[in-house]
Amino acid sequence: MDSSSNDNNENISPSAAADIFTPNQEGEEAQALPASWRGKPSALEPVTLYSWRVSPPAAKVRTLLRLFNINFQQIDGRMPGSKYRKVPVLLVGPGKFQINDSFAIAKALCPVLTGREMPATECELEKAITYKLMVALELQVFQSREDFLKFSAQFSKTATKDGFFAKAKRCMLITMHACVLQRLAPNMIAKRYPDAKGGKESASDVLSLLKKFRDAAPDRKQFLSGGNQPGVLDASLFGAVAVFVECDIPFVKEMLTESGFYPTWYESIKTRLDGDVFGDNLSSSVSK
Ligand SMILES: N[C@@H](CCC(=O)N[C@@H](CS)C(=O)NCC(=O)O)C(=O)O
Repeated sequence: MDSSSNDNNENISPSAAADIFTPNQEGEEAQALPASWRGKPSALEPVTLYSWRVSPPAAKVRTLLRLFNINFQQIDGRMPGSKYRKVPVLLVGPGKFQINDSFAIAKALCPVLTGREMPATECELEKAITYKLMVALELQVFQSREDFLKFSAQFSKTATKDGFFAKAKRCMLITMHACVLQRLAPNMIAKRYPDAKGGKESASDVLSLLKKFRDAAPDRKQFLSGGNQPGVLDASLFGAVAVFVECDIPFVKEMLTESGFYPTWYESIKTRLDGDVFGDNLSSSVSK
């Protein structure tokens, strides 16, 4: 995919944006956002996030936007009319550039949020979090009925305020979906993401890489990207694991504790999100 910059396109209309900005596929990088947005997070607004409450990749993007104080509207569900049928999908800027996939979103937003391109090492770690760690954790959770039930219980809640009947219908659909999912999903996931095979082992490989990266520079002891403020990798790691931690899946907490990301690092990010990991209290959430 062409990653050349869309200079001077910051004020174009959504229909013109569709002509010059082709939404990426999963695993592909997005086209670069206008170079004049670099270091200017407010240039991203208005921002719309299509997400599901307990989707780990959606949690990655939601955490990124919140840690960098970006105002955004959160819509529960897939983006209507989009060829890309997964969440998260992010629309940014007056031109409504559409970016798909949490890796592509983190990479494309990095220069705008931090003023610098994502360095190659961080890019590799971001990929490992997205296509290996997050998927490996899901795969492992599917293998234990107890863990899976805890995880799927969270699906019955939405980030938006549904009425009683909408809640009951959602609950029923999700229970049926969960039964089918636990049988079919592990093979499907393992085929689609070969790097995530082996569940626990793959997840702990990624956590070791992140630990090494953090420990290689003294100022990364607190936050992965260095300095006092959490960076893009902090948001991504937190989002990837938070859903599992909050669903109280024991092996995830154990792994994070072993690699030194729990409880201090985890809790410090959670505090920055006012303890609201799922974004339930965001005023801008909309049900489809
Ligand atoms: N690599 C993608 C994964 C996205 C993904 O698999 N999202 C799931 C929810 S967790 C989804 O939308 N699944 C719907 C489907 O596969 O139809 C990312 O990091 O954004």
